[in-house]
Amino acid sequence: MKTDVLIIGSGPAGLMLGHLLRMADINAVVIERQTREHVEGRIRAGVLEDTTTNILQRLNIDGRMRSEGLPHSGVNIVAGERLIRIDIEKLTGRRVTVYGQTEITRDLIGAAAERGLEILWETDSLELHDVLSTAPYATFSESGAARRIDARFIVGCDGFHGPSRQCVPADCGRSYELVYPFGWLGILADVPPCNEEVIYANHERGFALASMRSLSRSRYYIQVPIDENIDNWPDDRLWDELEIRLGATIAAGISRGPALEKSIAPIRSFVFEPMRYGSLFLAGDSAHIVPPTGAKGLNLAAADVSYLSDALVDWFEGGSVVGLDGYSDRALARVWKSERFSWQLTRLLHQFPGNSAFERRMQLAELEYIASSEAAQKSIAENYVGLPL
Ligand code: FAS
Ligand code: PHB
Repeated sequence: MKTDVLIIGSGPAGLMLGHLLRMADINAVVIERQTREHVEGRIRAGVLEDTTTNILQRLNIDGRMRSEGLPHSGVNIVAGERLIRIDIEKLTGRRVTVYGQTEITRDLIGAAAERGLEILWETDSLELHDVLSTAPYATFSESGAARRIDARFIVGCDGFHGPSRQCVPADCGRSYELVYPFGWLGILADVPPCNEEVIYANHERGFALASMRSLSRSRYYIQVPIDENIDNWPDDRLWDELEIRLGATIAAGISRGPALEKSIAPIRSFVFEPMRYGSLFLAGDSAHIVPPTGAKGLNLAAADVSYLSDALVDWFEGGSVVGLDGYSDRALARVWKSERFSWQLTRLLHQFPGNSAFERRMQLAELEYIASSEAAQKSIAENYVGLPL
């Protein structure tokens, strides 16, 4: 089989890229190791910058997002009983949209056939070959049969644990990583959210987050030790802890319910450079991971594929290599700024084991400064809504 662009992974990065290329009449095939049901069932991000919503609009796959998504003009930080509301719309003229990554993935997969975007599910034993040449190819198995796909370019959208990044020899790539000494225990429940906007909490017992997927489905998170066992957190204990960390005023608005999903996610900052190796490109979590505190993971993946699809279209339509040659630097420039914002917010809102009393006072003083300074709020707002492409 031969195509123009072979995409590894049908997460948001791979699917958005596939659609953007097909919309420009460039042939593309996506191969995915999981089943469609598994990919459509994953619970991940929920806050979208207009970087991401604009791509869905360009693809004309924004119908459900427009009707079911929740536009937010503000975001909140609570410390004890003090609630700091940052009016992102007043400070930047832009808003964010709350619409689950699960729904985006379902919308993109649902529209693939009509767009002529082929997705091969449950593939296995993937190997990439000749990625430094102008004729790279992949071998893999599908339903037990050996397969080969030849392409002009291969794009690794296969996430942090995928094989694509491993294809870059150690002496040609460099990783930067910070693993945080805690994880996020998340719960999804069919209960109305405790607030109409997202609330981040700084509490001496640890971070907490109140978010939602709709007006009847809520998503909450608390910081837990990195080696925490989820069996130690029956639903009631989790609701009790959320009420403590979010404070009495917010807690009064919390509706409890059984967990639809409950899981612990590790937290890390990670960047791999460069995001290109010959005819192999990396996009999304295959090249970078941010702590979810800044809600940047999915949105960075969208920015990457926005840059890369423009560059690939320029090459296939006119043979220009300018975009392709500049892709890695351009994407990494935005990645590092988002890494900084996510790292800064994570340090401000989480309790680090071994934090001194002085460091705790620094957090409280920074929250005091944010509460009293429009400049500080504007800095958070412009990063939260998304830096310009
Ligand atoms: P993805 O990881 O989404 O997709 C990669 C795809 O490649 C997967 O479908 C995988 O099965 C496939 N793949 C891997 N190896 C393969 C192989 N050998 N062959 C074929 N396919 C292969 N961000 C937020 O902003 N807020 C959140 O709350 C949040 N929660 C998260 C929770 C978790 C557990 C994780 C892991 C991430 C979370 N994120 C969150 C970040 C998340 O949104 C990612 O940034 C986003 O999924 C990145 O999209 P992709 O780059 O497409 O990678
Ligand atoms: C979510 O809704 O899942 C969510 C919201 C904000 C974050 C991270 C996750 O920063």
